[in-house]
Amino acid sequence: STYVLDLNDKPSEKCGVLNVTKITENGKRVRKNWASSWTVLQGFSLLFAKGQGGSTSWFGSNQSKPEFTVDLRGGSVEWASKDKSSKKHVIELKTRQGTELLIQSEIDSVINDWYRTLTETINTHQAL
Ligand code: I3S
Repeated sequence: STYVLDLNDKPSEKCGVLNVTKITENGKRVRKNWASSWTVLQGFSLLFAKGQGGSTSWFGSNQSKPEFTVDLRGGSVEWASKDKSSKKHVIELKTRQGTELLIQSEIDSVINDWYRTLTETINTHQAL
């Protein structure tokens, strides 16, 4: 479920399984490597851990170390254009540090929820 960050409210928290690939790292283009990732939004941090059997594998197991984390502060989110991926429902996330990710789910409602949550999180930080 989605918790929208509000100044008078708790920070954003959301998690789920998404397909993720980096396309740019520190401003440099990298080869796509789509992977199913357990994805966790905590405040302004988005954490990814390689999914292995979905949602139970991340917390409280020995693979609880996130593969990578991105800082959403100063970043941007938009629907990816067709030339970025042939997949449906792809979000392009750009960080201020020059990392670009594509985030995808086959499930409309799932990716729409993430789009909304990520956009609201970034906008909220902008307004702080
Ligand atoms: O943007 P690209 O290069 O068409 O991305 C595709 C490739 O990464 C491909 O792997 P190879 O580098 O082994 O060809 C992936 O299997 C595809 O999924 C990538 O394209 P999509 O359209 O799925 O993002």
